[in-house]
Amino acid sequence: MVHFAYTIAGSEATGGAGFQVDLKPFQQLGVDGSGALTGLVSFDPKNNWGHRFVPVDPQVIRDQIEAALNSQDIDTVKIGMLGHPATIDAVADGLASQDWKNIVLDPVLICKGQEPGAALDTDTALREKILPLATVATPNYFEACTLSGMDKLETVEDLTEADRRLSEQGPQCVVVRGGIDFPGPDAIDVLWDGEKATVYSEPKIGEERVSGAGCTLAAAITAELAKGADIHDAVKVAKAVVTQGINARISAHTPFDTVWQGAYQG
Ligand code: PXL
Repeated sequence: MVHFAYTIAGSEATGGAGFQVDLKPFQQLGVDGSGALTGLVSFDPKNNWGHRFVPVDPQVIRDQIEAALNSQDIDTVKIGMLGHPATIDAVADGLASQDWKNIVLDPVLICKGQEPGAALDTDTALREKILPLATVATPNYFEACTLSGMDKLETVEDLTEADRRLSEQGPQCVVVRGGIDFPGPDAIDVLWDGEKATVYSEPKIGEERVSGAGCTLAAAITAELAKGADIHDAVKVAKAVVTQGINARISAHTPFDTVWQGAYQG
């Protein structure tokens, strides 16, 4: 039986993040997939690759979700960039239209180029309307600080505390990704499963950010959960997909290299 996973995410036109990334770990891990587009990001090469962002009409988001959820039985979804309060309402309604086994939220907060006021509205709407519905959240360092109210994360205990604070806002499982911003030689992710913390650590590969790492981690967790994996095994596989993908990263004319999802060998 082929399992199916769904993504609700933005398009990133260079292919380094978002929807274009999400479907690749799905396929790589043997899961079929589809998704709804929430907005279109087209970096501007004439302006230091700044964000240009156009939200998709909320009714069109509702239509996409309706089409997909009626086309087959889907119980596992990943949520990426939402980008606008009206988008969040449409996605919250789509989520409420059926039961889910797994709602994996990558709580993408700001998109450069947005009005700070609009971004604040978006953060609040995400916190109030989507975070409580999520079963798993995968914030990066910045998102974990913002959503937990912590200034900085310097130890594994800090990562665990941020996990717990986010878990109190809805998702039973939280994976805070320390990434490049976390001090020290290792890229550390800490999973909180509602009862205990599990640490996933690999040596950092270089000191530069790699585009698509967060999307890849969340999408790979989603794919494994869609197949019925336990969250601990799902995070372990996802961490391997990201680590191998960063090792084999693809360079581009954009400021950051991108993860190569095709590198994963199991
Ligand atoms: O990596 C966060 C992210 C997610 N989704 C889209 C993006 C970005 C970052 O640029 O453009 C569509």
